[in-house]
Amino acid sequence: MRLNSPKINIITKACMKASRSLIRDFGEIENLQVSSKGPGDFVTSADKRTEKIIIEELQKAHPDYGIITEESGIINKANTNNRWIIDPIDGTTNFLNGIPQFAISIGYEEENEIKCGVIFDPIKNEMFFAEKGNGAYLNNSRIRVSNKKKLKDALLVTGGPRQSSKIKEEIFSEFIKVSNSILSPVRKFGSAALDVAYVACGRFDGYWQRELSYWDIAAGIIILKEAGGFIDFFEPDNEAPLKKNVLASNANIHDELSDLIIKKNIE
Ligand code: 2AM
Ligand code: CA
Repeated sequence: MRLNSPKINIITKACMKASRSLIRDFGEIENLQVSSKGPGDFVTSADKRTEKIIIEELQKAHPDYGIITEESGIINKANTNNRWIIDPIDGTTNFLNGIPQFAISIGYEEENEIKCGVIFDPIKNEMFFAEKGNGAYLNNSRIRVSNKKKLKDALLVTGGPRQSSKIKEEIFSEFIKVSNSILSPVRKFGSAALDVAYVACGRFDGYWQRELSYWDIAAGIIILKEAGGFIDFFEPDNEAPLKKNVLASNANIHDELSDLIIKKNIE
């Protein structure tokens, strides 16, 4: 690892510790899939176990920091200047089905700006990380977004909608519209954090998704920006500031992709 940052060191240590139990839990899934009970409850407890280990590790370093997490909500509410934003398992449905495409995602926010972040895929042993002003990395190597110039040639990824979404039809139409504008079929890999990380390292050229939560994307923001990509949070919901519509891509195709997704919806 080239980046020598105290914050990144704290986060990566927490990720490594939590991932040991996460990998063990993932190994159990196969057995549970064939049992009558199924892995549902087990996954919820794996999520909680992972989150507990991460919180303990982060609190050892900074007991006074605020924390926003998927499972436990907000901790140390009063501190809004220094906050960890945690998603213990992003890609829960993949995890539940024994599909090795999920990640731990942890961002660090200072005065409302994400300053550093880590997305760790414990199965492929891929650690994506970045700190403001110091570049983005995958394990020991610097990463950059792709150089694809035209949206038509781009490989894009998206996610959702959930069954409960009130705008399912709109999301499906948007998917069709984007699909009709590009040559390769749009991918759906099921982990928002890894989708953004893959844009940051040039595997995908762009990503968009509506109705995400802040913890799905917090670490990805800085990793993508430091890799030279652009990220937009469009049509914000002022009533629910932790809900996010996200569009992320390399710099070249960003305008074309934004025109397709954002402008249409504010007409
Ligand atoms: P999760 O696995 O932690 O639930 C799947 O499309 C990706 O989007 C996953 O990263 C999933 O996170 C995330 N996601 C979060 N909220 C979502 C929503 N309302 N609809 C669809 N996906 C959502
Ligand atoms: Ca998530």
